[in-house]
Amino acid sequence: MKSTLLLLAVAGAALLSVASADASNAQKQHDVNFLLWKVNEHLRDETHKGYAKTFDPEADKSHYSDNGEAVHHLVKELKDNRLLEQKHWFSLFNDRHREEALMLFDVLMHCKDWETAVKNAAYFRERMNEGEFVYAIYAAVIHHPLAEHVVLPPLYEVTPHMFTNTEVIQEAYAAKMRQTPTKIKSTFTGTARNKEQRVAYFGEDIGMNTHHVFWHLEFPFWWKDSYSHKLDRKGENFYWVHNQLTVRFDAERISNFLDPVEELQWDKPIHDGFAPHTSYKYGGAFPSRPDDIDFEDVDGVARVRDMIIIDSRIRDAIAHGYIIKEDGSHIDIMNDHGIDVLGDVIESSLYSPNAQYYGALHNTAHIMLGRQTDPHGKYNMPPGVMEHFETATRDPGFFRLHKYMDNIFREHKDSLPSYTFDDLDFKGVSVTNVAIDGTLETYFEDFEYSLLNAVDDTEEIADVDIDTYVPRLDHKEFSYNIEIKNEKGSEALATIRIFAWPHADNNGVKFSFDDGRWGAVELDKFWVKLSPGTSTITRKSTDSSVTVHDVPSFKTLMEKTEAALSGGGDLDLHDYESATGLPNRFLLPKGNHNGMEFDLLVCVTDGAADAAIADLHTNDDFIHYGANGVYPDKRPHGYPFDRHVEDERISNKSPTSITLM
Ligand SMILES: [Cu+2]
Repeated sequence: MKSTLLLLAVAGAALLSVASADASNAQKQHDVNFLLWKVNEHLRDETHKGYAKTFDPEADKSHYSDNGEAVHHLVKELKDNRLLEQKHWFSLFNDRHREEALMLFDVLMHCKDWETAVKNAAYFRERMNEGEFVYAIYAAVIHHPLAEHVVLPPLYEVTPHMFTNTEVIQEAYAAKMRQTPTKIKSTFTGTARNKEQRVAYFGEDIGMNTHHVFWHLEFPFWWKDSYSHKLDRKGENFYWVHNQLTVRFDAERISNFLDPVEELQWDKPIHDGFAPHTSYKYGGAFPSRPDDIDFEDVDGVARVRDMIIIDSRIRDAIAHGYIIKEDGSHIDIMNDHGIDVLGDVIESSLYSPNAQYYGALHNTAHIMLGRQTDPHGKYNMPPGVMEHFETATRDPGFFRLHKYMDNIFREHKDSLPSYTFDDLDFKGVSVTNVAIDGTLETYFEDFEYSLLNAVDDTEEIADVDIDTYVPRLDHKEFSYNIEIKNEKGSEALATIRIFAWPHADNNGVKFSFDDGRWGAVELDKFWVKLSPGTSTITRKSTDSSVTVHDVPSFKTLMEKTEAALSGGGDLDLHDYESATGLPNRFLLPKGNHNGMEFDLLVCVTDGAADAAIADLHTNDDFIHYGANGVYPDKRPHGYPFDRHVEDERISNKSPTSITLM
């Protein structure tokens, strides 16, 4: 790709003009692009190369907010030869790997200026394990205030191995050897003999996988508030993001004539095996798991018995209605905040009030499931797909595991008193009609991404375009027309909450309101000012606040950045700053030829009482899962369907039926 080399030259010139001032957004974007470009090889940017050679991280400690403590620690580990080698697999669930990645994250978070951060990044990129490096850069760009407007390149183009099947990667290597531009077709893993393959398009969707990784980067289980601030409702967000993945997966299953996912049980066989057809860049193929094996103890991780003990301690806490803190005191969980504590406990994150007693059910379960092929390390297998957020959802075991945890969360939510009519009544305001404009139609469309960063080369060898294309779920655009009557006699701020759940199961048996609402897919949430009288609100599917835009390709990102740098133009990438949230194309579950029937529920609640932030009705930037600041909605996630419904007349209108084709 000649154009890249040309662009590099332009970038070099532009660098000089901004060297003295604080780095511009375009400069920052340029730095991040090139720090992540061809990350398994040597740096390509001339300035970065210079930093890597001559920068001394400890020379001037005034550039660090911790007086160089973090950088001293990392440099010492490096000099003592303790760091993981390069060209080796990396797993966040490996304690030592994570510790090293976080050493670099810690250094970056303590850099007071952009230049120091880039110098350190360049220096350590040439000396640390590539996987650890990528993880630290992604985490730092998401959390460092200096990187606020930087857009991270699509992860599937930075580390394509984690998103692409082995067969395709092998073809990519061959194309590179022959120096022949190539487009390779990607198919989902498995065969028609495996029913689970019908929903592989969901678990293997690269946008959904990216969302999952980003969520765990925005709300990491290793987060300490000393990095910058407390992450608002982190435990509850953990429950909600996985609840939404779980209910979506079940909706996809019904659409594909499959029963809902059954929960995983420690004392029963793991029914579904899995052959990932995916390989590490370094470290061989991801291990496969045959069908119907029993859980085994995993050396150095946990015994199956330990998992059952932790499980029963958590269920005891739910039955008691309180969590026991480390010091023996109690935290009441019989309220809206309870789910947040329980989320911290179950994941567990460093926010867990008592990890010693309640363990780390989710994290340990991921490792347990990931190691079942080689539980005693006899065959020196690398970690399984379950041990990476990029690859975990490929394994049907992921959804079984999360169904299991979702049921624990439901046990807690169902132990809380139901909402009464008065709790939910927004006096004088009601939804009088809901209609959909447009057809609710889903379809698959091929999407292309580059495998350039998967293959090896050197600076002397020109790039040839090597792409793969993969079908992705999409839907036609539509709008909701929501008619609302405001009889308050004055203007009212309202929260509009839109949910849909499958009308019937795979056998055509209608879901009860109470089961249906637990399977509710959140489609949108926004705030409006209602004038007195009746108003019709039109809301486009593309405006959904629970979804994000697809990030431009790495190549487009680089081209836009270099154009802005050389022309001095604006680099407007604002729409892509967060990749947390499902892609908008993924908003609707897949329809089918018979028409997949859903119940649509639109709720209007008191916006003034709900809002945690002022002026939400003017804010179209509301980011659903964002980790910065306060979550805008004071109500629990899933409200008002988060609690057990004793009498469905609580909803004063019956659901509107919609059908997905
Ligand atoms: Cu997860």
